[in-house]
Amino acid sequence: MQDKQSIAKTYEYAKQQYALLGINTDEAIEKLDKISISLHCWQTDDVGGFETPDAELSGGGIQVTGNYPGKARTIEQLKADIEKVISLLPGKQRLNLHAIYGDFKGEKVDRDQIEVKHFQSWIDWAKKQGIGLDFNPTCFSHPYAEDGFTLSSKNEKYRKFWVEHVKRTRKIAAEMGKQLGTPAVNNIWVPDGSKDVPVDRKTHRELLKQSLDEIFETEYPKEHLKDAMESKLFGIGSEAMTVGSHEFYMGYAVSHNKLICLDNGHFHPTEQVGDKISSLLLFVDELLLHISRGVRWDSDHVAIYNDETQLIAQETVRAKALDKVNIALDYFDGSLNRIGAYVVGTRAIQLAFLNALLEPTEMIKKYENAGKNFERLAYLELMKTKPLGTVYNYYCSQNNIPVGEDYITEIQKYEVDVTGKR
Ligand code: RNT
Ligand code: ZN
Repeated sequence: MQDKQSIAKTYEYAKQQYALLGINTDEAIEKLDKISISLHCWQTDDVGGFETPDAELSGGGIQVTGNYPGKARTIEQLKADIEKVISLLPGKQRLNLHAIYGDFKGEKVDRDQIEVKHFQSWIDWAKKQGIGLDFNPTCFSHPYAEDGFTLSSKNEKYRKFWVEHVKRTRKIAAEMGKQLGTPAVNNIWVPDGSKDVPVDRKTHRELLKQSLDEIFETEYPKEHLKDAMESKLFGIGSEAMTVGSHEFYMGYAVSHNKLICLDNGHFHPTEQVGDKISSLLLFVDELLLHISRGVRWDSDHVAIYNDETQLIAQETVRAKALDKVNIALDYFDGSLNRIGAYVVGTRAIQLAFLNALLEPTEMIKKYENAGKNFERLAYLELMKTKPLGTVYNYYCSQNNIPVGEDYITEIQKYEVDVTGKR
């Protein structure tokens, strides 16, 4: 257990180190505190949801591996887990729900039948927690998605079914935003694609466009709802073509001013999501980030503090776009303590943003503008060994949140008392 006093003392030293570079650490902490990260509910239960008691993820080109004990099996367990996660994080986060996580009370409610009432208890809970909600249609784990196509299906019955589903998610999300006083981001991701080389990509893309046009016929106030759409390069079983490619959604979002969702597990391995931010924000008002970690075939390992997340945070801060970039997590790993997966991932992203906020960007920019590339490189390297962790620890300590290793003990305790008993 680290005591408050010694944390504050080491912070004073760190503060001086950054002050030498013209950086005010107190201000950086203040800015960090305003950043909300949307916690994806689906890490608690391996993307199962609550449509049936033992629902499991199927299809969609996504997969969870591992069966570490303790996954959430009921809404109550999920809520308790998220409350635990929130208690281990400084700042205010949000919760990101998928449509399959409704409070269906044992009733069979198909996706084209979901209503606000199935999410009212979530809204009430969020209000109590003082947090915002975000939302997602679930266009997988369903018989009508089994052939690999949903909103772009050539089967009109299926396509209409999914259009109705997504329309309803927008209505529900808008109500969440209205009741909670903070707009809900509703993110459309469909798995549609083909394992082997298709000859008719065009019709599927026309159908996806038509479906989106139908979905967006109803308008909702911006203060209640933000519509986002997420592309993907490929999924498991859709290796040859995904209908909703980056070009597709970029075109659609730019021409309709929708949010583009960038999932950093959804691009070529050397392509950087951080690099896309300053370009896309010239053409759309806002972005949504799905922060993840791609590892070989998988796009959904737990996010960590690595080059990718650092660049994403740096480019957001350098572009002065913190109010235009909605930050969400998206990964699912069943091989480790799931509460731990959230806290590791969220703290990593907070660290990445704190690191960006502590960068003497204006000073380095001067060197860059003068063609002094050695100085730019040297400063960027030097920043890597500045006492970032000390500033973060102080931020946790000030918020009475477990500092450093102490959060590990807390999670181990919760495992003994709660998740381990499930
Ligand atoms: C899948 C997308 C999508 C999902 C969630 C569960 O590749 O990243 O965002 O992970 O909808
Ligand atoms: Zn995603």
